[in-house]
Amino acid sequence: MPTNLISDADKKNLANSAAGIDSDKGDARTKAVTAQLLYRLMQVIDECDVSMDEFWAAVAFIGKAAKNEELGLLVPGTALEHFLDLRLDEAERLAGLNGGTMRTIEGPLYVPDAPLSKGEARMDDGTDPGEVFIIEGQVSDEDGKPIAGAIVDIWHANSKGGYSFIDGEQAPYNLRRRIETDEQGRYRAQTIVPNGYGCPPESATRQLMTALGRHAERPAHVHYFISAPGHRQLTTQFNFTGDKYLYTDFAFGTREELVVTLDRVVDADAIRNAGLNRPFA
Ligand code: MBD
Ligand code: FE
Repeated sequence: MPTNLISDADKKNLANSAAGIDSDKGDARTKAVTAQLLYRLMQVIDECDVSMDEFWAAVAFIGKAAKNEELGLLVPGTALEHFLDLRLDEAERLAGLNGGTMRTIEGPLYVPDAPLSKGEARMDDGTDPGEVFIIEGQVSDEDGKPIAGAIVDIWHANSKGGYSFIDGEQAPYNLRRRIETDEQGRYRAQTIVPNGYGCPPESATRQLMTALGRHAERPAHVHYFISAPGHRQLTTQFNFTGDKYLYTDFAFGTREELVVTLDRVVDADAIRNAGLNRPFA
C-alpha cells in the first residue's frame, strides 16, 4: 500500500538543497538533473514505503555491481539502454532524419581498435568448433548509394556465448574485426555462428533478473558500428530467426527489422560458385 509520510514540498526542498540549487556555484546541468533524480527517488521511497534495510540493500547491490564492473550490464538489463535508443530514434524522426538500417544497443562488451582490413576478414582463429558463418553486406547512404571506404566494426560472441577480452578464454580480438568497404561499399567476413550471451551466474545483474522473475539471457547476435566520413555512426546488431530468446532478450535489443535468417549452404558447387571457398586473410 502506498504511503506518503513526507509532503511533496518537503521532498522538493530537500532534493533542491542536496543538489545545490540555491547557490551560484557548481555546474547548472548537474544540479538540475541531480535535483530531479533525488526528488523522484524520494517519491519512490515514500510511496513504496522502502525500509532502511531495503534501502541499504539496494546501495550494497549497486556497490557489488560496480565492483564487478557490471553496471554496463545492469543498464541494458533494466531497459535503460534501449530507452536511450528510443529517444534518439524519436529525436531523429522529429529532425527529419530518416531511413537506413535501424539502430540498437551497443552493450557493454565493445573493445576498440580491432584488426583492420580491406574488403574482407577472417574473424575467428580457427579454434572454435562453431559452424562456419559467412557475413556479406553492403553499406549505402540514405539514398541507397554505396559508400566505399566505410569502416564496418563487427564484434560477436563465440559458440559458448563468450567474448574475447571478457571471458578470459580467447585470443585478444578473436571475433572482433574492422573491415573497410570496397569500391561497391561491400564487406565480407568469415567467422563462426555465435551463441547467445548469458549474465554470469554470480553477477548482481542475474541476481536482480531472478528476483524479477526474468531470465538473464540474450539471443545470439552480431554487433556493428558502421562509420564513414560525413555520416552519422550507426550502432546496430542482427539476430537470428528461431532463436529461443529472440523476443525475450534481457537487454531489450531485438528489433524485428534486424532479425535475419541463416542460409545453410550444403552444396559444394554452390559454395564454389559463390566464391566462398577462397582462403581468407
Ligand atoms: C552482451 O553481449 C550484450 O550485447 C549486451 C547488450 C549485454 C550483455 C552482453
Ligand atoms: Fe553482445
